Amino acid sequence: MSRIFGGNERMNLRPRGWRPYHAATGVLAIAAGLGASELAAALVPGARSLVIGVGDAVIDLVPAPVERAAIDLLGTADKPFLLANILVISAVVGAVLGIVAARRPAVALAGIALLTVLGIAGELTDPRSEAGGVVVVGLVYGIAAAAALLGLRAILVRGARTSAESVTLSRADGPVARPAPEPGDPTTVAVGNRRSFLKAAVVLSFSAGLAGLSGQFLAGRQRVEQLRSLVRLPKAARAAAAVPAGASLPVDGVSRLFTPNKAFYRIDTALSVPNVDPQDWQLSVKGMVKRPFSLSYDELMDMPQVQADVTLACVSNVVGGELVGNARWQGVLLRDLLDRAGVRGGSTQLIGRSVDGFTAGFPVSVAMNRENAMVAVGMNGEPLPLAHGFPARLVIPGLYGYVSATKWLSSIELTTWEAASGYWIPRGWSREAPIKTQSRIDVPKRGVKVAAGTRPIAGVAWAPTRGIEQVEVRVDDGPWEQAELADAINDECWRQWKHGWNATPGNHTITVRATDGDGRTQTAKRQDVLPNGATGHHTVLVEVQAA
Ligand SMILES: Nc1nc2c(c(=O)[nH]1)N[C@H]1C(S)=C(S)[C@@H](COP(=O)(O)O)O[C@H]1N2
Ligand SMILES: [Mo]
Repeated sequence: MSRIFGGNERMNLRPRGWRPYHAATGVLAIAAGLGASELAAALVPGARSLVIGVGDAVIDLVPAPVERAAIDLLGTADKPFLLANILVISAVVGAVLGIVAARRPAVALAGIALLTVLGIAGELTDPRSEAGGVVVVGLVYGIAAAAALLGLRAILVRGARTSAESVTLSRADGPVARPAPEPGDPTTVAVGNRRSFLKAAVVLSFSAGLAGLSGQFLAGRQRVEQLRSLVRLPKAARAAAAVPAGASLPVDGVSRLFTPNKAFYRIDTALSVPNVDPQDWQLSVKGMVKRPFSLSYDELMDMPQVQADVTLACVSNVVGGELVGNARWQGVLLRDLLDRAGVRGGSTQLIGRSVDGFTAGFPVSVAMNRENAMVAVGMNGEPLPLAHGFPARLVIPGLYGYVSATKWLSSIELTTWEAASGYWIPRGWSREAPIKTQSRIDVPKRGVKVAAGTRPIAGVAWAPTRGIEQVEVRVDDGPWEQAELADAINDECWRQWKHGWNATPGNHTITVRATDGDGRTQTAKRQDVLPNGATGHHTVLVEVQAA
């Protein structure tokens, strides 16, 4: 017996420092409560972060001279300092509660309840919070903290029991150096259970941290969404030209002339859409310029704005694909910003950089001369949606997005082609990438069954900034027939087209091709999207059934 239990016995009987374990239990319990409550605060309407709420309450309670002294001493670091203090104090209180919980769990739970009540009370002093939400968040805090405390404590107590049992057993077999703890004494920790405890502690801190960070992230998102909802786009100094009534064809299923923001394709390298607070945001114009400068969001909004209807396309759009959309953009002409900065001779490339590090570069000549090249703040009458670059992005008619349309724009840098290249260039994509002429069949959809008779074929064609001059349709191996074009909005937008088709029973292949404003017709030659955009004709296979 002593052989079997020998090892354990020595370890169990050496007075293990149990206190740190119980203290850790309390700290982790408070962390669990805070993590869970931060997440709840972001999800529950009318609720706010307990930490922030308590911090605000403290600021309110602190006598004015003390507050002023703190601001003098700490400057803008006063708030982080206060928050750090709240966290440190929480940790200390947690440690004490954990130690108390070892022998008197009820007292510790009462302590957590008290903290919960204090948190709720602090939060309620804030006129921005609503009682219901605050109580829910408080309860989430209290319950998570209590559950974590009891759960971790149970592991420790189980440890104490095992160690006491093994001590009893080994004592029967030989001399014992020290008095064994009472069975179930919650103040000792056995080796095996120390491992389970550490495992649980790691899992718990990870979850609490994740919940807390997600809560913070979501709260940041909500804050930016809210600030965005408060933005009023200024009246444009130059409004978009009226859209001709004949620009929209009455054909079911054809792409809408203006792609609604919610349906607009989204392409970027951002794992999660950046939350850019327009109040902290700055746009700098720098590099090879005579007068570099920065603008706040308000300053940008105060500059004369224009509206323009422009079709944006992704280089990764396959023939017939959906990575293209048309919107009414509003913003400040790039030329106005560049004139103010004074572009120095020799600068050949403009690089737009995003807050997330993405970059895209295009010729300075395009930046200066292309009509409607702009820093956009509005999309289809709204402030840019977060996913589309709020608070500001570049929109350059006629260039694929990856070389031009930087979202969450933070700087415009004048440089040369030799000195810098945009994000996608070292990854095999062309340095310069004008949008290729493309046409797409929207109606009928691929693979659908169509009843024989006169059926519409319709879709969109685009060639920014050359415009669409002609669209032709071919059924099977028949002749190219001229489609009817809707009125053009301008040369930077896509254009709807339609064609009446006498559909006869059987399988048919419909093909489309467009000719741009320079008189060049789309090539039938298929080319992959890499390195500068797909070519080839869009075809749709349709099954026509006898009517
Ligand atoms: N910051 C940032 N901007 C970006 C990108 C990106 O990955 N990050 N992708 C570009 C590409 S490839 C395209 S096609 C357009 C797409 O814009 P949208 O998502 O508003 O349609 O954004 C461009 N701007
Ligand atoms: Mo793209």
